[in-house]
Amino acid sequence: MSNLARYVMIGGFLGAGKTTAVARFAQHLTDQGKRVGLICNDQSSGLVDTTLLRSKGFPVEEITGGCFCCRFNSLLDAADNLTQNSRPDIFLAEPVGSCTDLIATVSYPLRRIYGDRFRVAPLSVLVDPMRAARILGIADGRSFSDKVAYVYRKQLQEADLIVVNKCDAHPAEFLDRLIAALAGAYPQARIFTCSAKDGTGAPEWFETVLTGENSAFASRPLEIDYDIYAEGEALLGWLNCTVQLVSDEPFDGNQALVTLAHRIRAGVADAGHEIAHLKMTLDSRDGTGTLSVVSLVGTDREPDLRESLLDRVEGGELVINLRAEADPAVLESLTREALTSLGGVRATMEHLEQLRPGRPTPTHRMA
Ligand SMILES: Nc1nc2c(ncn2[C@@H]2O[C@H](COP(=O)(O)OP(=O)(O)O)[C@@H](O)[C@H]2O)c(=O)[nH]1
Ligand SMILES: [Mg+2]
Repeated sequence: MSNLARYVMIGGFLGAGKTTAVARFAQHLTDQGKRVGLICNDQSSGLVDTTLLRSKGFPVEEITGGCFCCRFNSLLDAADNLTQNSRPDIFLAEPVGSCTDLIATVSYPLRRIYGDRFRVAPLSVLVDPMRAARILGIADGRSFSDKVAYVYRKQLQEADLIVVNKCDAHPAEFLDRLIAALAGAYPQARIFTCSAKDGTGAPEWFETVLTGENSAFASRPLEIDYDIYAEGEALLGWLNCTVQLVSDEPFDGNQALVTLAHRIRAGVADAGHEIAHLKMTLDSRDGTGTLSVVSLVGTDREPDLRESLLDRVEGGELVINLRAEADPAVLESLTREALTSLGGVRATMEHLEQLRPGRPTPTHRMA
């Protein structure tokens, strides 16, 4: 029994820190001699998350073009591929940040149909403290419209474990108020606090994920209105693009990404929209495997240089993933505009995809 692979889902809204947490969790397990297999998921292809996790040396499969619940069989295929190549003891799966109803559409079907292959861990839902505080109405500032907030709240309602992430970046009194508000609104969940970035508090959460069973937790399949859910998701515009950068003079790749983040942010702010998550990687292809990675998780937040290239570069491949509550065509035009003025660096667009997520139609739904 105990040698069944454990299936762990780390959910949470766009920008909460899922990928950072998956990387830390994977390292934690690898250090203990366990084998891991990572599964990334997105509505479109060309994923910053996959690039970032592969650069850390972990086996990663990605499912693109829809969420786990709607591409359930692809989820099984991804697990099969990982099993063949690396025989994971533990699968760490990151669902799309705008997706919810995962207990009914993923955890239950895995338990009931494929219980001979997986032990399903309790569902964790990560939150960015500032984002959560604004949604819960205990902090001021720019937020999403009601239907997007509906999806956000549904994620918390089905959580077995709510993980207040980024504790390194907020004062304790603020976090205490947030935890009290979350405990009041979502009494079914056990609440953890951690920093996926520096590791504070993470082992306690990991331990519960690794020893708990989803079936032992109070969470139930959601009561959810799929019309509102679909409308909420479709209010979010998605843009993924790949751009070649070339310059005659070596330039600071890290700074170029930060500058670009400021430009795109200004464009989104001028149009009056809220960014959910902007993430970018620059791969200079210099053979060192180092990347520049910048993230921005709100229109009034600051760009975060998560990983930095060691040297100045003469060019490279830039990948941009932008999710915001905005028309994706608007996101495209302001991204193209931002790319035109990078000093002596010339940008050539190679691939661009922009969309609004379609209505979620789960493969299985078990209540
Ligand atoms: N300060 C701080 N930032 C974090 C932490 N975890 C993630 N972040 C940052 O939050 C942003 C979004 O992280 P990411 O893992 O991509 O979120 P995802 O969209 O949920 O996968 C990035 O800039 C991360 O560096 C944390 O524990 N502390
Ligand atoms: Mg992610």
